[in-house]
Amino acid sequence: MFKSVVCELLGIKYPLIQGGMAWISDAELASSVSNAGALGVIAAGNAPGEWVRKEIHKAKKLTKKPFGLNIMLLNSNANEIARIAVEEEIKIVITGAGNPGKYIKMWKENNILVLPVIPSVALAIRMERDGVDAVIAEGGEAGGHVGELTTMSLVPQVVDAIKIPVLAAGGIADGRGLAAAWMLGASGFQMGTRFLVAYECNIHKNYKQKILAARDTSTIVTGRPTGHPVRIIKNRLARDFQELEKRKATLEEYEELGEGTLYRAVREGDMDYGSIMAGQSAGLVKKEQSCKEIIEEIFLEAKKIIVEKSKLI
Ligand code: TUI
Repeated sequence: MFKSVVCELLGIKYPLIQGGMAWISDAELASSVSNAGALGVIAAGNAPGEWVRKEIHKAKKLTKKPFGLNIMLLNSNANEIARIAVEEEIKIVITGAGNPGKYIKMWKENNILVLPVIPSVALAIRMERDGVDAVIAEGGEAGGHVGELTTMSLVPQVVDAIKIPVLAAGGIADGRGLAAAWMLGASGFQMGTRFLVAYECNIHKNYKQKILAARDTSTIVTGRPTGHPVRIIKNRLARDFQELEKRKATLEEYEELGEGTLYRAVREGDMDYGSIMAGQSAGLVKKEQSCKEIIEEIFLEAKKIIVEKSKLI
């Protein structure tokens, strides 16, 4: 039912991309998702180039299916990672947290499919003009670095504005979200938060517990005054960020407080002063499963909903 142009474009069975989550989306998670028929993605985040190369090599051993590389454009060595994508013969690049315009020509000359995450119609139109293959319209329900618009408002407006395929992201964690995004006109989906509790996701057990225990109101957007708002699970770090906002702190103070905090949560399991990035959909995530179980379950659930509802017409 969900076969779409995105399946053909990316060479996958299910039109679903696993969110590229910094320090989280490694070769094991990406290859597990790809082996299950969706698109697994390695996230470069702020990691050194050598780590990115190693994960690409590992993923090539772990899967023969397509997988992608997510490049976080706020990274000070984004230029190096952009070149690594070419040198390592990556087939699909996903970008986040910025405008990838200056790299598109190089990637397209090397036959790389380019899918930028975009938070607005204006950037979607620009990206289409620059020759990308599809866009991922991400609403502010998502975890990590977020835009202002919601998925519900953003996706149909982007669908109306451009001709290339649109994938929906932000707030999707089960079949209902998938079906809703499909109805908004999306030809595919990106999902991050639900994969945090996959067996194959190598994050600290404390991080997984936080996701499983999350409720609807468990996340908050921090760092708005810096121009780079980030959605995280509420904790002491989030409260300290709020304090900075109240007293109109300098950018340096935000940087100092935020330095290394994602790594602290993901690898060290520090749930007080670690940055526990997660989307609002964390409240929907109730059990640990394999990537295969997650993917098959959400597509089956989405199909059932659409079939059931269409019987009412
Ligand atoms: O990139 C993400 N999510 C992320 S990146 C990340 S790592 C990080 N760590 C600390 C501080 C900041 C980031 C954690 N989560 N999602 C994709 C996304 N991209 N959401 C929104 C955007 C976006 C925003 C502005 C894309 C383009 C954009 O363009 C602005 C411009 O330059 O036109």
